[in-house]
Amino acid sequence: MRSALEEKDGIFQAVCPLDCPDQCGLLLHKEQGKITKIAGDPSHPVTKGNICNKVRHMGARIYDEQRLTVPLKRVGPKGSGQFTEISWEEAIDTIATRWKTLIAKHGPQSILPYSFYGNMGILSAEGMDRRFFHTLGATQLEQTICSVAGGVGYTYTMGGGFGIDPEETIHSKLFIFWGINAVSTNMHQVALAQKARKNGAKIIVIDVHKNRTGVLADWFIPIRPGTDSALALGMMNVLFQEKLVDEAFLAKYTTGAPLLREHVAQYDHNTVATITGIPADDILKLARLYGTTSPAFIRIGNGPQHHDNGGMTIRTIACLPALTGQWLYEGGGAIKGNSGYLAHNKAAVQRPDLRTETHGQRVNMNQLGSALLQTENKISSLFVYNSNPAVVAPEANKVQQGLEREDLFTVVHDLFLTETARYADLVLPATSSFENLDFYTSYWHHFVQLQEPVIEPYGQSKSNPAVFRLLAQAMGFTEDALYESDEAMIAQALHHPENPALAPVTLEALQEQAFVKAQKPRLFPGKLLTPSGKIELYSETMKQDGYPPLPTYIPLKEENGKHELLFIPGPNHNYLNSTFNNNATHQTLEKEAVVYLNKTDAAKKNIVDGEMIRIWNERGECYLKASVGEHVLPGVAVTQGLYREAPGTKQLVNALTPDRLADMGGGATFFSGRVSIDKKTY
Ligand SMILES: Nc1nc2c(c(=O)[nH]1)N[C@H]1C(S)=C(S)[C@@H](COP(=O)(O)OP(=O)(O)OC[C@H]3O[C@@H](n4cnc5c(=O)[nH]c(N)nc54)[C@H](O)[C@@H]3O)O[C@H]1N2
Ligand SMILES: Nc1nc2c(c(=O)[nH]1)N[C@H]1C(S)=C(S)[C@@H](COP(=O)(O)OP(=O)(O)OC[C@H]3O[C@@H](n4cnc5c(=O)[nH]c(N)nc54)[C@H](O)[C@@H]3O)O[C@H]1N2
Ligand code: SF4
Ligand SMILES: [Mo]
Repeated sequence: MRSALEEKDGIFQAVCPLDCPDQCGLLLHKEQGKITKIAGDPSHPVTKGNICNKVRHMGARIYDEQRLTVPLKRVGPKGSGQFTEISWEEAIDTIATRWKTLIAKHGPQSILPYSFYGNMGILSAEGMDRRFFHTLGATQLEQTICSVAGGVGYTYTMGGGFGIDPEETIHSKLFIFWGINAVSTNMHQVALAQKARKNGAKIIVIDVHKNRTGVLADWFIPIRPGTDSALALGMMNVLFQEKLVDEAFLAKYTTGAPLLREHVAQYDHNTVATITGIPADDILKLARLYGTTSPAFIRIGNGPQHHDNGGMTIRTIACLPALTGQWLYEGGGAIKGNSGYLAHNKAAVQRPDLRTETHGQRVNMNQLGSALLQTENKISSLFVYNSNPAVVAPEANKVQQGLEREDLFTVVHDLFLTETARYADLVLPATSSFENLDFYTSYWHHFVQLQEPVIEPYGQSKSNPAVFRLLAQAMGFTEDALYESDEAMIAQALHHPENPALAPVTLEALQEQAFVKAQKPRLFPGKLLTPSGKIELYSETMKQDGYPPLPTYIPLKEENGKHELLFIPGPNHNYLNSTFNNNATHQTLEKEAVVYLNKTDAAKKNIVDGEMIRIWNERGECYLKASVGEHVLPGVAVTQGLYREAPGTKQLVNALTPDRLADMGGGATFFSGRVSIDKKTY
């Protein structure tokens, strides 16, 4: 059979490569070797042919005339965007020569890779790159920017990235979308909820912003940022008090229920109302509804964990389903993330055994600015791929200052001349995911998909694994592992006896069937991966790690109290983090960047709807248009989207965000910063 690449025309199955839980099956329509249409694949068991608008328009990005086609060398000052074309040979040779000199002078820890999930393909995001940087002995990047705090918190309670199979939620009678803007960020979970709604299910949304998801709720509950654990504890108190708990489930499958019962008495609904801003009666109503509806499902989002107390908040919310034994019902329980089910053999793919250095230097990716500005253990070279830190990392002004360093040798591998790439000494053109072989594991549904190349590499662009093989050669590395093929690496990744759920997923199966599902029995009855094998309402491990062993409300850090607003700059509907922010089609879809303010806060500063305002704190400033109303509570300012930082605009929201770390896992605290607002003055 001819491969998709060899066929000039036809319709080919593909997978969405973006960092989105839905991981949709796609159909690429190809004419004369070019993708002419991107549609959903109706045969995908979960995503069923529906895809979001941004990906329906992704063809415009693949063939955007701004796409990089050749390697570039900087000829103007850093940040100016002045480059000249060079050959791949010269580019790779320049990097290797420079790195050899740096390693000889300062050691391999002077080189820092910076990457995230711009492409979710396992080989593209955490494959040959890891093997290469392990062999090199570079500083290790802690990949903490997204969901780590909540991931660690959830794991304390539940033992790992295990929730329910989202396909089950068709049976749910109550949905709580808790700190997730699912209409924009997990649309197929919303589709499932809408189906269940036809059978009488109710949808509750708990959020700091009445956004697209809040608007569709049967009941929208606005909450003060960073107070969700107090709400969850208040609900638990009502459940215990009013005997709405499942005593048999608690006794059999949890630890510490009697301690928790006593502990939550302090979170009576009046106290919780004062903390959260939610009326006491609503807290009672919510707890009773949750306590009397089965199956009840909580979709735990990323919002509440991008805070100082994010880990503890998710750990706390994750305790709720156990109280009413929801895990036993089809469609009951929760999903924070489901990556546990599809865990592949990371050691085989990444080969940490290739690392022999002893410096042990690590950099938390949330603190890139500080890392680039540190004088001890200086970073002399930065290699960026799958990420756009100039826009996505907090304390953006510090990051920019770091990127401006004349003595920093920066290489960026991307499809576009991103804001970060403008500071690079060398820019390398990357292929899109449809140009490569890779495999994809969702962190929401339970299917794995293979992507085979459908179109030829764009211009001279190369995939991530291809670039690292070239670099390995130029560095003179002789390890066989650095030259293995993509096929071989996929087979190694999928051979993972420690995760029997992955047994049906082999390279051959993926080549035969478009989607292969992991085989994991329901969580309960069963043994969790917590130390006790149970849901840990009381966690001895947390105690040993220096946290309260029972779920607890811990307020956000005070910061500078003189700034009156908590600033919540989340993602938007038509971009994927900063991806698409430079593509004209998506810019048109997303329109203008605004900041949502409560009318009382706006009135205090004489700010009217539609007016450009200045948002500022000690870290930086931003100019955005005010959207004044009641979409947010007083004391809260919300923006959506990581807009392109173009000359003449100042809408880089991360100029304002803190690079403090969350309570767990070194996570980001994008949403715990404070700002002041003013009328714009010229
Ligand atoms: N369209 C689109 N989809 C995306 C992305 C994108 O950029 N655009 N990004 C992808 C990525 S990488 C991720 S991690 C996910 C993130 O997607 P989500 O899990 O939806 O996370 P966020 O959008 O960061 O925040 C979710 C919600 O939390 C709210 N929130 C903030 N603080 C609090 C709080 O203290 N309490 C409560 N209850 N709510 C709070 C915000 O207002 C927001 O509505 O989406 C993925 N999907
Ligand atoms: N203010 C604020 N900041 C945030 C967030 C927020 O909610 N608010 N969310 C945070 C979260 S949850 C996340 S996950 C991060 C995401 O931050 P990033 O991971 O940096 O995500 P993107 O902005 O999508 O940038 C991905 C880049 O990878 C490139 N790319 C795509 N495919 C490939 C490939 O195959 N090879 C190479 N070399 N490059 C490729 C894309 O062109 C794009 O420039 O942002 C974080 N930043
Ligand atoms: S971004 Fe999400 S919803 Fe859109 S096509 Fe990709 S996986 Fe599906
Ligand atoms: Mo993320």
